[in-house]
Amino acid sequence: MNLLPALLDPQDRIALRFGADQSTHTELSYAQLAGAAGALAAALAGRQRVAVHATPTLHTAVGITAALLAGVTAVPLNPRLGERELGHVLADSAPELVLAAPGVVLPGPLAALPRLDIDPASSATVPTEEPPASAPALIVYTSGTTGSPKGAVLSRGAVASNLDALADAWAWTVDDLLVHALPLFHVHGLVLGVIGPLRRGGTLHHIGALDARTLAGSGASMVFGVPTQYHRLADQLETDPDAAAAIGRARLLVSGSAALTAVDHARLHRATGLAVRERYGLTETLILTAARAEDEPEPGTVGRPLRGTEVRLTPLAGEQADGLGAVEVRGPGLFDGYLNRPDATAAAHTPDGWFCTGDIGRWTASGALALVGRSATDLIKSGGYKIGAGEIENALLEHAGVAEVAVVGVPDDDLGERIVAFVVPTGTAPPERELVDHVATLLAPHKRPREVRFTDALPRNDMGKVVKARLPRD
Ligand code: MCA
Ligand code: AMP
Repeated sequence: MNLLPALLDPQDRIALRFGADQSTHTELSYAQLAGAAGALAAALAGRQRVAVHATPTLHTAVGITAALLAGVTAVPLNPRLGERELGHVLADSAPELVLAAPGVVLPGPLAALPRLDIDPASSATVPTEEPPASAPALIVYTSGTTGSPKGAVLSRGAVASNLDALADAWAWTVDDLLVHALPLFHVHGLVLGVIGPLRRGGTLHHIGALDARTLAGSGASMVFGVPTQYHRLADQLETDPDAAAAIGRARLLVSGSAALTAVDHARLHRATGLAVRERYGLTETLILTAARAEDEPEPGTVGRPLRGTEVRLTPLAGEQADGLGAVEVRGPGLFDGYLNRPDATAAAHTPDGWFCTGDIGRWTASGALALVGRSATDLIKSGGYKIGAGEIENALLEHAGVAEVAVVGVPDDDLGERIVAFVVPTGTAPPERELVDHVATLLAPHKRPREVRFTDALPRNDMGKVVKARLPRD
């Protein structure tokens, strides 16, 4: 199996373009990308696993491409990880070296690793031997309800088959210009957003932020984004009909990572004339369902299962609720397991081998999946990032001013959910900013509580367990 066939006989077509401004953006043709990634792949030969300091830049795309060519497993790292998370991820994944853009100052534990600079201007031939489809391509870290993030091991075969199934759903071809502004250390921005267009031989333009004017000027045929980005885009388009008309010339606007509200669907449709397609997946499963290009999307649904993917709904224990069930899946896009965590891998599967997504859904009459909630209240989706409440609670409990804490996601028009921490202080309440900054030191900035509410006691049941459902969610 060849993961990136367009690099074997590279053409002068643009593969990668980064930057919002036409006068300063950087780009590489397929021939140039093959040269740069080929040179770095040669330097990586014989290695097992490398970390990639995954800034939203051309360098990251070249570094990941090189690792894929070399058959070395890449661990993309959020460049803003806090010290606790970074320490955990490096200890868990044990990369032999780190790939980074020249001149970038790396945080302590990363700086301690041997480093290879990514040089997009270098040139060498692409290695022709490829590892088998079963070889791991990426380890992507994702939060659970408790404990530290887990590394999902994704094989080359899973990535390739999932991208091909998406190409089938969206008629995604070499002619597509994909535009997005997603981070490059998650499945959405990296697998779909970088490896996706490269596998098709098409073009990626990463514009840094999903700004209406920049997007309008990009000539995008496809746009990927999280609901928070589309929500902010809708705000801009309501006062910018020219940009809205230009964006309306795209073939597909695709939203994922969290639910797009019916209100934002309608606003974007009104402004651009396009109906946004939603697709649904997880880091562990890649994409499972998608609204297809040829179908009229039903807002409130995430489309039908991708070709080759099986999705079943298992009735919820003790409930007779009209067709609702736990979403369980099987298929070629699934991960191999959590790195070093056979216990967690086993716990995430049913005895008959289906992966439990933790989402709750129902089928609509047309065969699309509608997601109605999640089984774990301790998972928060904010801005499209999955955040475990337990991880933030543990960080806050390390602050001397915090006696007890419960972290929840509160509905938010912009972020979907925003993180709120209910804190019982040990004595006089510490300043809110101090607690927020404390979390940001240990964890990534998107895990900071947006708000801290001090309280005398947390609601508890007879067993003494905190009942989060009784905390105010307004
Ligand atoms: C946050 N900030 C704060 C606080 N909280 N500052 C002070 N006090 C606080 N309490 C900071 C943030 O760190 C940020 O800092 C700034 O405030 C603005 O916050 P926010 O608006 O959230 O950040 P943003 O930079 O505007 O980002 C919004 C975003 C982002 C672009 C939508 O959330 C994002 O990139 N989301 C994408 C998530 C994603 O890719 N998920 C995929 C995983 P500063 O300004 O310094 O940055 S899911 C997946 O892969 C599956 C397979 C799937 O289905 O796709
Ligand atoms: P992550 O583990 O960060 O990859 O996030 C996966 C979770 O994101 C899923 O379990 C869903 O809860 C959520 N998700 C992804 N896409 C969608 C969507 N289109 N609509 C609603 N939720 C989504």
